[in-house]
Amino acid sequence: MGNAHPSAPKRAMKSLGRHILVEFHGCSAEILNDIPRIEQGMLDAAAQAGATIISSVFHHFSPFGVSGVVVIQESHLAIHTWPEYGYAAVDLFTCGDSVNPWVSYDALKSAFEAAHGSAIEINRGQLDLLEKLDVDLGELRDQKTQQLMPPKHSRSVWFTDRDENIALSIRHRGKPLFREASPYQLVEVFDTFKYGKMLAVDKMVMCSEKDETAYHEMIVHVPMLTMTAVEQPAKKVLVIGGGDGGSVREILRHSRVESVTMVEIDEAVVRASREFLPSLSSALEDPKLNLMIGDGIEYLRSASDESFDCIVVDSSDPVGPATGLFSTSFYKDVYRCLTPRGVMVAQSESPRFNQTAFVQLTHCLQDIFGEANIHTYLAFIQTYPTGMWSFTYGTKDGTHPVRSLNPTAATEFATAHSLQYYNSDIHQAAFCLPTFIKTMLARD
Ligand code: SPD
Repeated sequence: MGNAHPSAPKRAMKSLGRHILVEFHGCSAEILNDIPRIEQGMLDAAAQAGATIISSVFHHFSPFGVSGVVVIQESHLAIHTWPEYGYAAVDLFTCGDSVNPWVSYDALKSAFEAAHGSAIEINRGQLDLLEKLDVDLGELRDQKTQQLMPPKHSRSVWFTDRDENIALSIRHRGKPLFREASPYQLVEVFDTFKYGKMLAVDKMVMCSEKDETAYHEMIVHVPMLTMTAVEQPAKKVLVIGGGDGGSVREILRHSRVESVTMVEIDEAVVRASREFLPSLSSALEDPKLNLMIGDGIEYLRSASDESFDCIVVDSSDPVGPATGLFSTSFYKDVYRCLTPRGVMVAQSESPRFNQTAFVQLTHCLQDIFGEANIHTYLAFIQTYPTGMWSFTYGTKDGTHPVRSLNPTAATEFATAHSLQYYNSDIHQAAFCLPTFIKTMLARD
């Protein structure tokens, strides 16, 4: 078998496509049996070659081996692995001249830690053997105007937020508008068809222009309007995370707020949001805001006792830099830093998609604040896996988020600010939990 690499990456177009049949030997057996690693390796290999990724499907065989394909705008990358032989058979097929499949070859060789790679390149559809047909384009003409119409849906590119068993996919226009591997995580912004611009970290949806109001209105107005109703309006507010600015925007609607401190660990999130999500991030310029780029856990550890009336934990999911925001030591500091009548709210994940994190966080907060002072509520966030999302409300003094509410004042507030999701009915109904969730949270 010949090894054409590194044969002329830029070549005169002699064929419709280039097909490279690859043999990788002496690979890491562990990697070749690891679906997420193989899939990520294949996706990275496609992206590094400049391909536009459409979709990917991977399958694990029992007991060993993985098969998968990455469909790209320019054709496909496919693989089958035999971990027990340290061997992978790969084919890289690209049409046109915009993508060099040898770049993918190099990327995969190193991703699989292959000791040896060889490949043969075949020209598919050799142009000197093909005759271009005189295709009748009549079918593509609009019947009335006779104008040539482009195909209605020519691309199908999806962002998928998933674990091994559940996924939520959102169609977008192709290449990310923003993509940066920060020291903490991969930060991306996509232009979606139905939800506007969408921010993602490490392939998890954080917010989209079209449905972020549900999340931000619920994480902020539930505690803030409860405090107003008991004549304890929050004056000093702390946001941990929340780098997109959505929570700060909602907090600043409350005129009695004197200052907001926001501690976001990743400046890339703030920068991406400032550039692409101005409807959220414009609040970050408000003079009442003290925006700090740093570790929220460290910040709270050294913050003074009883220094905030309201603490909003607008974290990302409990992986990477946000893991510590789901820990007992962090919430002990939250408790300590709340004023005696203060309220805290944390986003507490999806009861189904992240059941372990949801239950553990609720129990952790019950242990710190006392079971009677912790209340779970739900909101429907369309772009998060399962759509059902939870928040956890906690007080030191037992202020009840439903019994204390002044529904008339809440309605007036929601109307005056043209809120999109929050209203006084939703505030009250959000605390009614389905039986399966009550069962999930029940303690022995
Ligand atoms: N999977 C989404 C978890 C929610 C993360 N917080 C979103 C940040 C929006 N300000």
